[in-house]
Amino acid sequence: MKRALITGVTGQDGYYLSKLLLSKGYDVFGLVRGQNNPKIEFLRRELPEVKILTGDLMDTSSLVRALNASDPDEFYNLGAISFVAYSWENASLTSDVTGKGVLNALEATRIHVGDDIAKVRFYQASSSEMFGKVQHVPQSETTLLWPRSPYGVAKVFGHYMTINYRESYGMHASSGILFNHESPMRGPEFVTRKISLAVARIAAGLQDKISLGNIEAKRDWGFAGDYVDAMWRMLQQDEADDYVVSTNETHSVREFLEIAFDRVGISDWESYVYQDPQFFRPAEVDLLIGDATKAKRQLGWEPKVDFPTLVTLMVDADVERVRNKSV
Ligand code: NAP
Ligand code: G4F
Repeated sequence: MKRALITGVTGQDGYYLSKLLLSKGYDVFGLVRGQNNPKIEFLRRELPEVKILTGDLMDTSSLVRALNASDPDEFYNLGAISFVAYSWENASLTSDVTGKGVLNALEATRIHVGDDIAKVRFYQASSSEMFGKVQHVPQSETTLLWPRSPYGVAKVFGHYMTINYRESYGMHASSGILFNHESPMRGPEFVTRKISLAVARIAAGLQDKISLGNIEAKRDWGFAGDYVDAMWRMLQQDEADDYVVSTNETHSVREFLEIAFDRVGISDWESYVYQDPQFFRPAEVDLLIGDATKAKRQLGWEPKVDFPTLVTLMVDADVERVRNKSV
């Protein structure tokens, strides 16, 4: 039985990755931070097979202890402060967790494995946010990075540190440059879930408008359940490498709104949407569209869920939750 350690197990991707690895027969360990994290209850209920360890990306010794306790074959570093808007208000903290936390995870792994450098395979959750003010369309593994937020800058640090540990110490350390991926498990602070939840509440007569920022921004949106499979595939390769994971399509927030409202039978959606300056960003990433040719060629990975299906499944899930009063 293979063993895996996941940081960020209480997040969206931690949920789908845990499910995937459990379905493959892995022994899964999840790192949870804080002395009384409210998400532990959800984790225990939904994924009771996951063994919970405590620790924090800012505390290297806690990571070493988690590695010693789990003795994993694969270490997935998904933990981060991941909300871009928040990163301007908390730039130093974001740099510590999302940037230096990667170094801490790599260093803890190096301490744990000692001379047996091939003992643990490492995955870093890099991001298309690193492309920022895009220097090429579409973006691939070789596109120049130009981050536009403290979050993006921190991710660039973690990305290059992962490559550096691979090149310096021969670690099997791979970096997945994942474009936006969503699901009904997405946090409500992100635009897709904010919309799906609002649409469900508006349809139920519980809310009368939604306030948003820049609805012309374009993203390459995929389904999180598809994307965790790409993470796993990266760690099954003989050689570690970096891969873009994307759908190779781009859509605006406006298009997301149209399909989401249409799903609940509302066609005059613009009368429910208000622009609020507080949701505009100091520097915007206007357009993201990936080129996942390498992932397709080398990993045999392709997305299965297309954009309209993704929007529909998110809206349907929130309609159901509103009906059951579970949100
Ligand atoms: P998410 O839902 O925001 O989850 C983030 C996870 O990080 C949570 O489990 C959180 O724990 C944990 N965390 C935060 N601070 C930590 C700390 N100091 N020490 C340890 N863990 C900490 O994010 P996600 O969407 O699942 O994304 C997973 C990873 O992929 C993140 O690194 C994100 O930046 C990256 N990424 C995401 C996307 C995307 O579109 N989803 C795209 C590219 C890259 P709590 O629950 O306790 O807060
Ligand atoms: O949903 P978002 O907050 O996601 P963003 O900034 O693209 O970041 C996500 O994807 C990254 C991968 O590229 C990840 F690395 C990162 O961790 C995160 O998962 O915003 C998407 C777009 C932006 O252009 C934003 O300005 O939607 C626009 N937007 C417009 N109104 C809004 C809103 N975003 C949010 N969160 N809230 C709004 O009201």
